Amino acid sequence: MKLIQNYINGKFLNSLNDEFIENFNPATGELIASIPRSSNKDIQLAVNACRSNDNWHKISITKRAEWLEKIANELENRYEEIALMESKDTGKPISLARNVDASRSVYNFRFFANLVNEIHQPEFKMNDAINRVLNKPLGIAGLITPWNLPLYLLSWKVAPALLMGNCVIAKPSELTPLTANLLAEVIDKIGLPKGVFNLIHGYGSECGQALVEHQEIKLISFTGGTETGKIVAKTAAPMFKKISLELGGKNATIILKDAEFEKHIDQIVKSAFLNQGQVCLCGSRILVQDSIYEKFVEIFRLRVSQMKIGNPLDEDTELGSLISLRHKETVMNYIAMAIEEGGNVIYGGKEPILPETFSNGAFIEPTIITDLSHKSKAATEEIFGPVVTIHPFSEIHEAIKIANITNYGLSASIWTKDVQSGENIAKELDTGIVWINCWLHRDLRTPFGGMKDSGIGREGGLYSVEFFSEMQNICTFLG
Ligand code: TXE
Repeated sequence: MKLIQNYINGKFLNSLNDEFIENFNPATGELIASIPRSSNKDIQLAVNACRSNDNWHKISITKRAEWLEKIANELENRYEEIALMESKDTGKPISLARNVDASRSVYNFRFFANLVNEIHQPEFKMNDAINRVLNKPLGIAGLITPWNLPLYLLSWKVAPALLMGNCVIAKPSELTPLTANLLAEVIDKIGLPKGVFNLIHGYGSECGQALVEHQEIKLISFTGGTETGKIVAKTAAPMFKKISLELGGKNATIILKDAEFEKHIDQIVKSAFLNQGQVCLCGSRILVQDSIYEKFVEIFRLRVSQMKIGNPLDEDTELGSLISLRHKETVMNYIAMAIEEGGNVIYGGKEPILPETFSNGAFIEPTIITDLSHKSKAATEEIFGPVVTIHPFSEIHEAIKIANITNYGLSASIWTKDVQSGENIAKELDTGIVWINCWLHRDLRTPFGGMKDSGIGREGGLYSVEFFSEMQNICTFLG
């Protein structure tokens, strides 16, 4: 079992009250680590550490980008270790942990290191004056991340926050602390100046809340559930903090009658079940034009039935464990609710039969539900598990209406041979991101974020530069 500590002012420390939280591998139930149960006192210590560093914001952005590159290189050296840790901590398949989590974590640092070449100071000339716009650091950035893509999402925030000259206090999910700790080890090893990066472990309602409440922390970037997002927004608003909230989704996958869905079936299945459906972008509602409905359901079901579920460390496993037994229960309750609401489970819906080692794991078969009203709770609330509902529609305007019916507005995908028609439909959808004939095809320069209950703000490329800094216009009179 690994004993994990906070990382404050360049030192690994227990929480001040010396309390701990146990951390389990959800696939096996094995105790893998203990983390500090930190409180507002530890947050204060981290704030003091940030305050004591008076140099980070003064060094050039190019120098800070060099530090990001060093972090990327060192993370790359520990690539396989990251993948293994992430798989054990979350229960996700090792291939996914490698190709998505480890790869993107390294790339996030490298991407923001290279972005320095794209950051230019705008100037606005007048007849008698010149305006120069600066991006000043805010001071301390509070970064709160969830358990589904632990280091991937943490690095997405840490890299731009540091690039723009802020000091960081990061609070990862208490369910998945391992790779955040690895990042602290990397940062310690390369010798990043003390106090620039601080990591606090603990419960969200305790140290997470204390982080948001702290007056001196001027910016909060949060990824997590919509209900928690509301608490964060309510706490931060009276202090006029800059906030970015990446929350849940109930994303529609729209399949038009001319779609080459047999060609794309692997992508469509992936969009429904990647990471056991625990990605905020997962297409958990599939809307299919009625003339191809039967055929689509048959082919989709067949491909899903071939998915290999089980030992997350097997190279060919496609579906691993959910994050916890508690979350498994929530998802199973949603499946029961869908049946009560008139749904027909045409595949899955149960716990799979697995070898003894995984008998206490949080596994659920990939589950397909049809015949459910698109207005039902199971079809409109975020389940965040391996459950997809399929609904027929006849005219395009109906598909748009169904897609927009939920409170969420994160993403959607549209599958059609007629790209122009796909783009026209995309404009009618109330979501931050729309993919046409692809899914999770990410260019990190683009704005990422949701509408409605999926959050506020956009991060990515120059949008992150803007969010992680405060703009100042300096107007110099030349007359
Ligand atoms: O999220 P939480 P959970 C959704 C998904 C999932 C639900 C709950 O629907 O079922 O969220 O997951 C910290 N002040 N997503 O319980 O609780 C917490 O410790 C400050 C979507 O994990 O929102 C953790 O670090 N922080 C999402 C982080 O917030 C608080 C991915 C997220 O935890 C806090 C994961 C508080 N009062 C879940 N309370 C996505 N969009 O990717 C908790 N935290």
